[in-house]
Amino acid sequence: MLENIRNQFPILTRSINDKPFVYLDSAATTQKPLSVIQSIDLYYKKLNSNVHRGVHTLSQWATDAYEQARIKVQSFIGAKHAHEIIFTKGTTESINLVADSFAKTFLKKDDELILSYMEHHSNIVPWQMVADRYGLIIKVVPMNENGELDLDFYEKLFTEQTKLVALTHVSNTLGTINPIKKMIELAHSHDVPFLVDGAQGIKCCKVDVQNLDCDFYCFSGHKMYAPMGIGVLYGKEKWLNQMRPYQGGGDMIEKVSFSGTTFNKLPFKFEAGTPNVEGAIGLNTAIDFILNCGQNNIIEHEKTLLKYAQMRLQEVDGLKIIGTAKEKAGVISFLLNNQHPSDVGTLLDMLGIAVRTGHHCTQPLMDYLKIVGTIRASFGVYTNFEDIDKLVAALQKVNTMLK
Ligand code: 7TS
Repeated sequence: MLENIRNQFPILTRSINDKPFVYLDSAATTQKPLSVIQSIDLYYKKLNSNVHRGVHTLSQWATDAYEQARIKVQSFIGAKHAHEIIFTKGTTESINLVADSFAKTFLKKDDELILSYMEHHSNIVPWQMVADRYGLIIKVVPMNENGELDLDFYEKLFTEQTKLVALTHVSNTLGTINPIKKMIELAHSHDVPFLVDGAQGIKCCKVDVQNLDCDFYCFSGHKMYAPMGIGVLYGKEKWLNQMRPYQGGGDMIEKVSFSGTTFNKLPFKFEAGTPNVEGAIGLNTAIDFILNCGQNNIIEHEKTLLKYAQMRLQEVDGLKIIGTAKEKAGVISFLLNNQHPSDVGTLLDMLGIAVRTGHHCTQPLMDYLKIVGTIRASFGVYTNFEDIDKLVAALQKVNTMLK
C-alpha cells in the first residue's frame, strides 16, 4: 500500500548528492503526486483560458473547472456555502486578507487581538501591521514546557476590547495540535470571532469548519500535495459579506465609474485579477488524491511514524526533542548536543537527507524557548520507516563527524 503511494511521487526516485533522496521536510511543502502534475499539464494542453470573462467555449470550460475546484474545497472542509471559499495564493495571503479587511471594517484604537507564542510569522506580522495602523493591542497566549498552550491564561486574556483571536491549528515547529474547538467555543462565549491558521492543520487533521465553528480557516495548497501559489481562505458568509475588499481590480467589481464603484458578490469580491486557475485545478486533484488514500489512513500513518521516530531518535546520543505535547502531528524538532542546527542540517544534506533547520519562521517561539533554532523532520503520506531509520543512522554518523 505505502509502496503504491510512493510510486505516485516521481521525485522520490531521484538522488541527492549521489545518495538516495530522503525527504523529511513535508511541513515546508509536500511533494506532488503524478495525478496533480498531470492535471496541470492537461490544463495547459487542453483548457488554458481566462475565467469568468469570455463567452467562448474554452473560457467557459476553464471557468467550470475553476468553480468545480471551489466546490471540491467546500465539501472537503465542510463549509456551508461555496462562496465562503476564497482562493488566495496561500495561508500568508489569506491571513493578510483578513487582517487588512477585518481591521479596516471593524477595528479601532485600543481594540485587542489574541495570538500565541507558537505562531508562524505569517500569523504575527500581518496583525502587527494593522495594529500599527489602527492602534490595536496584541496579547499573547503562553505555553508550558511541553509546548502546550496555557488555556487558563488564554481565558484571562479576554476583555471587553477583545475583537479577534488568531491561532494556529498545528505548530509547524513543535508539532503541537492545539485544542482549537475548545478555544473557539471560549472565544465565542465572549462574542469574539476566531481565525485558524490551518497551514499545517489541513494536512494532519480532518477539518470540518462548521463543526469547529471557526470564523476563518486559512491554508495553502502546497502543504497538502497541491501546487504552490494556490491557497484558501474560508470565512463565514456573515463576516465576508460585511468586510471591505482587500485588493481592487478586475472581477471583484459589479460596476465601475469615476463617480463610484460597487463591488461584486462573494466570493469574487475578494478575488481581484486573473486567479491561479491551474493551481485551483491542481488543488482539486490533490483533494481527490487525499480522499483516495483515505484521510484517516493518512492521519494514522503520520501518527505511527511519529511514535516510531520518537522512539528511535532516543537512540541518538545527545539528542533532545523540542515539543513534547500529548497531541502532536508528524513534526519533530530536536537539538543535537550543542551543535548549531544548520551544521547538522548541512551534514544531513550531504548524506541525502532533507530536513529543515533554523527558526522555522517562529522567532518569538525560539526566543520564548531561549534557543536559536532546531533541526526539524516532518512527514508526509509517502514517508516510510526506512526514511526514519536513515535519519537515525545519519545522525549517529553526524555525531561521530562532529566529535
Ligand atoms: N502558518 C503556518 C503554521 C505555517 O507552517 C506556514 C508555513 C505558514 C503559515 C505560511 O504558509 P505559506 O504557504 O503562506 O508560506 N510553514 C513553513 C514551514 O514550516 N517551513 O516552511 C514553511
